[in-house]
Amino acid sequence: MRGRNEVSDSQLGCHRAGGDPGGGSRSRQQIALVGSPNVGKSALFNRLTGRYVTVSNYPGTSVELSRGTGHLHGNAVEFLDTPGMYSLLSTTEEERVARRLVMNGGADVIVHVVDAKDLARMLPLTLQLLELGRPLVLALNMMDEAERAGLQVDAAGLAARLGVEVMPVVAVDGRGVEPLRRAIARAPFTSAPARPLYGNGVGSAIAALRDRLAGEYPVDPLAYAALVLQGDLDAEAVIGRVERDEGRTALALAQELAAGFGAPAAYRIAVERQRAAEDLAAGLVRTNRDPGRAWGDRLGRWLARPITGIPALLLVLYVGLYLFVGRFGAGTVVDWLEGTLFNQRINPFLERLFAGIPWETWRALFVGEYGLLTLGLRYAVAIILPIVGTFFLFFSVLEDSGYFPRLALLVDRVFKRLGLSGRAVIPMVLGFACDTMATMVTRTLETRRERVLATLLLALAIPCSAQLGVILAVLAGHPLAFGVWVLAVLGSFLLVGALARRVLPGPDASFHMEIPPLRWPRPGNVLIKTYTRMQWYFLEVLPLFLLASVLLWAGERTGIFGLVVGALEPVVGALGLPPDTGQIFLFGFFRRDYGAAGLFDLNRQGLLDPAQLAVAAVTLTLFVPCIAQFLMMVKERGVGTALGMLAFITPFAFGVGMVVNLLLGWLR
Ligand SMILES: Nc1nc2c(ncn2[C@@H]2O[C@H](COP(=O)(O)OP(=O)(O)OP(=O)(O)O)[C@@H](O)[C@H]2O)c(=O)[nH]1
Ligand SMILES: [Mg+2]
Repeated sequence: MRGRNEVSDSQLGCHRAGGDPGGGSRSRQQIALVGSPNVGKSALFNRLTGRYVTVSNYPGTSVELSRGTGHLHGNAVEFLDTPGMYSLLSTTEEERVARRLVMNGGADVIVHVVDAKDLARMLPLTLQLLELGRPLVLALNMMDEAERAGLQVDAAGLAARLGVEVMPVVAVDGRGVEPLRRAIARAPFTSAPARPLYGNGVGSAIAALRDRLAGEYPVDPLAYAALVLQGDLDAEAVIGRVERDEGRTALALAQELAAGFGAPAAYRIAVERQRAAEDLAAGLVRTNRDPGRAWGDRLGRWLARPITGIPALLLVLYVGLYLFVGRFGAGTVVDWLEGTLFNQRINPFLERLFAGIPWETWRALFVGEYGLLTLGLRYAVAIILPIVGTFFLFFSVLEDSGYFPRLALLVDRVFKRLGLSGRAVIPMVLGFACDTMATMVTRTLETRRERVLATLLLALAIPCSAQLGVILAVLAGHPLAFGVWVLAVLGSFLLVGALARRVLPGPDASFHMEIPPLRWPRPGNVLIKTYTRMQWYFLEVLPLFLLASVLLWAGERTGIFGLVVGALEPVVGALGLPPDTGQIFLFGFFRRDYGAAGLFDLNRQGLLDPAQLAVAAVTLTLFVPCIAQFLMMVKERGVGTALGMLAFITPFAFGVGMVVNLLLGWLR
């Protein structure tokens, strides 16, 4: 998935540790694409580099830096796609990535990507970027939508006021990208960023502080002066370090100036910036006509309102998950791949091929009950791949339509009771695709408390696409068992969320999320996104599945496997399950979906009745995250927190399984 000689940091969670957000050693020019979330930075990056990083219609798609090579006047340069940020005074972890990059002077040219439909709201960040004194180009993106909305922007007029080039573009179809490329190449020579003018004493305070800063800064000290006045601790630390002995007097002056504002300085400066931005845009944006209430607006509101939104959600789940992923992916496609391809053709062929090996033990490594090829490869290719493939396709369509932010509004009230904000909907729904990726995306949440809560709930009660698809397929013919599974998993989610909210200290999160317009999913983007995700998933899954097969084979040959399954017998017995099911829990330790695929197999052999299916599905969904997810939990939350979560989840999952078993026993 990591294309050619470049590195992508976030496709679906493919992660590149220790990115170099600062200067680092570099031979090529670095061009940073920065801007608010969801304005099309990644779409533009893809155009400029010919690479693919994920593009989706909600804020917070990119959470890490991505690098790619592009050309300016025939010279190779490095483009950097950054996570969105509203301001240099960043709040969330992923926002700091872009800030660090530009503040450390890590960009030779900064391209500020803005949504042309919403210029006045975007320009305050342009003003902050002007303060850096670096070569800057303003990319007015989404010009197609602006035109459709009847907006006209005087790019030349804006360029004259800002002192930098302003280039209209449409990232998704490439219009204006070549002129933008030329403007970027010219920027180091032509860009003369204006010094923003702020009124009511703000501009003079920033200037006074800047004049006191005498040390060497990676960018114009004006930017540091403005940030430290707003109470930014990182900027304070840099000033303290760079100014050495003078640092203390500079910071004392900053405090004095900030106190002089009468109101919190961060607020005063933000207000003046907004005012300056509005002055800048004044007279440059014209509306030709009233676009009226578009159908998209109306539909968007219906999706977010409980009375219409809940039936719509159920419809989406029914059509997308049940019919498309469960019935078509996990049913029709799996049946064909397994039945026709593997059982009738590939497996008999492999058995013939390996029949020549005289040693049964070694033959079994490849083609036995736990054979690398007959089990590992079959699970990965014939069961998991079609399920995640159909799931990713369905999911990409939803992502590109802009449905998720509406879902966030819809469930915000419920999420509040779990100590989460509607913002956490994005990582939660991403969890249904892949919990590992979703755990990384919890970075977009504002407080540590919310990040911990979301990580826990992901590990406990959000089945990943493969697991979900298999479970849907297994439970498809048993509506009662399906109902029990939904109730038990949802109940655990709500119960643990509500309890954890009480146990974890800290204030509840507030919710503010921009709601992008509904858009028609672009088939090209949907397909390439599905393809890259499947490729990524498959490359991650196949080696693990093969390894699991080898371990199971070795375990079986040495008798250890039997011992462990035997040891699990009391637990499995307490769940009311036959001893053979011990093996699916063992599978589940390797990967969520491996366990689910094991359940799929057992079910086909008719070994479980509906009540047992429900118990097994509930326990398997709740218990242990897969290895990759656990490693991501360690990375994002620390080893102590991750182990603590595991220590809670494992007994809890089996406990819930036992309760479900008891309840179903009484009902029988
Ligand atoms: N109509 C139209 N849509 C666009 C344009 N550029 C991007 N989009 C859409 O805008 C949405 C966001 O695009 P991304 O490239 O993911 O935006 P981003 O700025 O990288 O977003 P974050 O990573 O969340 O900060 C997607 O649905 C794109 O298809 C454009 O020029 N015109
Ligand atoms: Mg992006």
